Amino acid sequence: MAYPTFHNLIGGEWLPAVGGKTMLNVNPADHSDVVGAFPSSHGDDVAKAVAAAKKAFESWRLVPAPKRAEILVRAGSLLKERKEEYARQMTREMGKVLAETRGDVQEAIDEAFYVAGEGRRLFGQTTPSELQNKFAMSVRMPVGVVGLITPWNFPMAIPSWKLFPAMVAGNTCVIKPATDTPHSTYNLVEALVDAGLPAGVVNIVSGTGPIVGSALVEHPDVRAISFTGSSAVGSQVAQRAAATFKPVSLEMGGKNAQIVLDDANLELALEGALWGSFGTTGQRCTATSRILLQKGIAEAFKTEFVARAKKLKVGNGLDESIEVGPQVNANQIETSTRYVEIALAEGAKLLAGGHALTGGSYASGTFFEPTILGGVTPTMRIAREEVFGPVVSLIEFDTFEQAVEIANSIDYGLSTALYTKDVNRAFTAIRDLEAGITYINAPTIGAEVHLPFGGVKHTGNGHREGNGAIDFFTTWKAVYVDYSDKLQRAQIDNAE
Ligand code: UN1
Repeated sequence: MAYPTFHNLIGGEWLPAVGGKTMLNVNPADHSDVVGAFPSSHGDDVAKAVAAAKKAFESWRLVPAPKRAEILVRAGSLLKERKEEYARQMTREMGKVLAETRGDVQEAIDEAFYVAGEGRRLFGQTTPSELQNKFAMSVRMPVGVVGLITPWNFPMAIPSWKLFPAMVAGNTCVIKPATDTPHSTYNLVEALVDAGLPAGVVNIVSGTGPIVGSALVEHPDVRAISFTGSSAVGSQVAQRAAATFKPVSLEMGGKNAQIVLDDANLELALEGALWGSFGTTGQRCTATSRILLQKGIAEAFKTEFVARAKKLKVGNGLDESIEVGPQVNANQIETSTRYVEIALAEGAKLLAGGHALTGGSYASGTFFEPTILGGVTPTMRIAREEVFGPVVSLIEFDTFEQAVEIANSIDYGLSTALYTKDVNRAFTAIRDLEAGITYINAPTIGAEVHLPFGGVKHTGNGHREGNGAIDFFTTWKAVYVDYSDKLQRAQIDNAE
């Protein structure tokens, strides 16, 4: 079958990888459908891209921020016009259903318009000086060339969370898209280029993490790294970036709990659990992977949840009647399969699914049944480790306090949800749940772009995307202007 070949974008030119190597991007719902060949780049490609970004930084940093932001207004409009086309292309390379890929493109549109406003809001502080006739303020400065490493599950939204704030703040970027889903990141950059982005401000180098990612992390001219991916890789990124003192923003795994109390609206909790667990085939860092059920409703919830999960239609996400798409690749299927085995060996009970779907319309894709494990206890591996697939565990508890303790008893801390009508418990949970995001009466997925996004413990290293991204992509300069016309020594001339 004929398929297109894509190149890297370096200094405004589309260039094949040094050495000409490519890798195939295939549709996870149908492996005979090849989306295209993308560059499998080399460290030299990264070096060229970083040099182009460094060159572009000289002029881009001097463009007034509101002008830089105008490009995002235009890019946002182009994304709106192209939403359907880009969503279809995303389903084809990533697998998630069309309603969700439309949502992914929409998230990039929201980010474009939100961050465009930041072009007029890069506020600093003005402050009194301790000395007379001296003026003090702080201004935000761009960091320089930034390296962005993005995952396959939100292949347009997450790149937009990084590229847009980085650009508006005056940085220039080299982005490495996910190996499984580069096309959507290319589409995002295409919208920026069509919106008038000057050459070299955004460069794409496609390739693998060990080669392209490592080269970016280690390059001396890359001043900061923003990474979204697994905690295992994030730890490597942080350790290697430390050698050149690069700030690193890490957004990593989750093992997100939905807690359902006896007084909850059960129907709402069921709908939330289905969407949170099986939306995006469980492949979100915010996905619900633990459902904590208070004893009084546990049985009723379980029966209904299992019945509804069994009815979910799994298949090719391009078919509008499908509710759950494929997993992105065979490795993910292996992980889901292995974790079901581990859970059963530790004493959990299989209540629904548990297997890869093969044969018939599933024969040439990577599909896994929506899977529910019952009788899970908080110490089992399935209750503590991230699967990143359509596999959810049910854990029962007696008291609200126990639920909070179980929710907090893991290494991750991204998203949490509590279903209750008790406002006192809701606010107690908001205070006590160790997570970057807490939802009340809504599922663990569905963050909006203008709030802080990120987590605690092994989920992150303290930075936030969303409204925290500008903080990461700028550095503060303190400015003192002395208009006294004499030497004034701080801490000395004004001392008692
Ligand atoms: C992710 O899975 O890495 O909150 C991001 C959500 C989406 C973003 C998920 N808006 O579920």
